[in-house]
Amino acid sequence: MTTRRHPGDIPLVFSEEVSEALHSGAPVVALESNVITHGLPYPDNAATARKVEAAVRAGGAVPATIGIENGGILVGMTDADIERFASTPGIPKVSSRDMPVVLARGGMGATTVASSVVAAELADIPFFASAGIGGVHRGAETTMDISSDLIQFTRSKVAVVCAGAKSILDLGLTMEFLETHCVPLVSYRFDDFPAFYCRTSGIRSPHRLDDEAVIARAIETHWALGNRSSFLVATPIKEADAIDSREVDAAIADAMVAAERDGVRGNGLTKYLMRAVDKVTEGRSAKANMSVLISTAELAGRLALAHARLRAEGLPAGTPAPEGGR
Ligand code: PSU
Ligand code: MN
Repeated sequence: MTTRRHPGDIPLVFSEEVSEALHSGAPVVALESNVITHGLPYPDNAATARKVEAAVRAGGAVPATIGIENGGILVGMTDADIERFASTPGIPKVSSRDMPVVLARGGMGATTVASSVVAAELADIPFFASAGIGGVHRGAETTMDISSDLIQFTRSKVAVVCAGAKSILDLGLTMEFLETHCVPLVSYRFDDFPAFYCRTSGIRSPHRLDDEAVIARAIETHWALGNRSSFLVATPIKEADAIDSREVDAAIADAMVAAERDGVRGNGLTKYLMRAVDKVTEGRSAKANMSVLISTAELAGRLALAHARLRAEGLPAGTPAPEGGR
């Protein structure tokens, strides 16, 4: 482990491998840890975290699983770190606004998409992968429940690869939010915005791109235009692992009623709804979950590789020369 002091005095604790990769300009993909601590029971969660890291490697990049411990941000977990995060009970879910408190207080924290993206940007890691992002919740017009993930996307220069979002959310409103806040969204080799367990949300994606090098160029161009926000790339679940949307919708409708009855709201709602859907869809949702965790991580690895090549090569062909004029 090597520790480096950030100018803002946030200790970033890099794993040896991630530190070396970043120094040499090799592609790195950041990963969240909330999915480890709150997604699955031990030891399945540890096995899954390792498989997700392997998928990033298969794509051609180095995985950097993010977590909080002892007042510092882990950037890249060793096998022992993964084991500790997976097996320690009661690690709190830490989103962006919780970060300063947990960092100042000490102890462990499991990072969500939002807080992992904060960490990735601090560590100069331009890519992050998550199977499912948070979004605008159904009924948000009265509850105002909008995931901090979306707000963070408006503030952090990180490319986020995902399989869309679960339809426990209002996916139409989620896409409206992203459009309003100028966060680019591209579906990879697919026309629609995917819905995690299901291939499609029924909503067309604003853009489709089929070529990894073009996606890498679009991401760089977004930042070159002066934007300081994220860039979303969505890839749908494999056809064979997808779950029928009618089945998922019915499970969600029931879960929403149960959540209301049980008075579940705030940052516990996402996990509550996910668990309820998992229960109804039984083994297939676990299989679907694994499938999107792997496919998003693998694509993120490939895109990070294409992006690292682009940065190494400098201006791509077709970019006007600075002094050229017309
Ligand atoms: N959606 C999923 N799987 C997840 C989450 C969301 O399909 O694991 C987790 C992620 O960590 C995400 C967080 O960042 O929930 C969002 O929570 P909230 O809606 O409370 O912002
Ligand atoms: Mn919320």
